[in-house]
Amino acid sequence: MEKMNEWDHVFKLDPNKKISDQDLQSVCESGTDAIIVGGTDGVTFENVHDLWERIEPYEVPCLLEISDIEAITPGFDGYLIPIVLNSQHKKWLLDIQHHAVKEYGDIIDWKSMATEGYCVLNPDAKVYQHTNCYLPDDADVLAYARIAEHLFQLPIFYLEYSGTYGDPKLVQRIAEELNQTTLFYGGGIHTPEQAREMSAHADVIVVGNIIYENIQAALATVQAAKST
Ligand code: 1GP
Repeated sequence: MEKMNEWDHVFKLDPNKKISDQDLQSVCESGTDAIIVGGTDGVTFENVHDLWERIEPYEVPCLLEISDIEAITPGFDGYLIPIVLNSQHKKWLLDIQHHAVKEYGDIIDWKSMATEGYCVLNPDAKVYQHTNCYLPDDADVLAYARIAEHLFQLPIFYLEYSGTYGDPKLVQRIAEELNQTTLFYGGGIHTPEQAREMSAHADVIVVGNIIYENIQAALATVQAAKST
């Protein structure tokens, strides 16, 4: 987990979507820094475990982003714990984490965990609706970034535009602000140009949907991010 601040690029695989063995091999051998297994709907112990078993033979680090306590599967190289900073409900900031720690606190390996402070900026994204977000303006986002770094000292601040391409100027402004906290950007990266543009500001770009739409385009984002 401590190597996360050296990453440039990660692929996010959704356990609720199908991927062929060949495409999975290409993703795992692409030179990406890590694979995150995570999704919003239909995440179950079975589909997470199945995907983990298929990724595990490869050398690429594989992390589980926990979205459902029932789907926690042992064996991953690390676990990402989202908190949704712009949710309007405390449930997504503290209550589900509290419930999980109350249940499993005695056996949790704390060193394998990292908290992600999400700021969700696409109102059409499933995660935005699922976690009852409001749309923050740029000043709000900056304040969340400062909270992430200075008050909560989070390892990750995640600008999440899932499904749509975001605002590079805002990503740049937030990147200028963060020194200790690693900035993840995710959303709508489909081309090497987009990968380069967001990689110029964010520490790590997260590439998801395009894997399932155009595998060659997805693979081309790795080199673009690495060469920026
Ligand atoms: C989703 O941030 C990731 O959680 C990636 O977004 O699926 O739009 O690439 P896309």
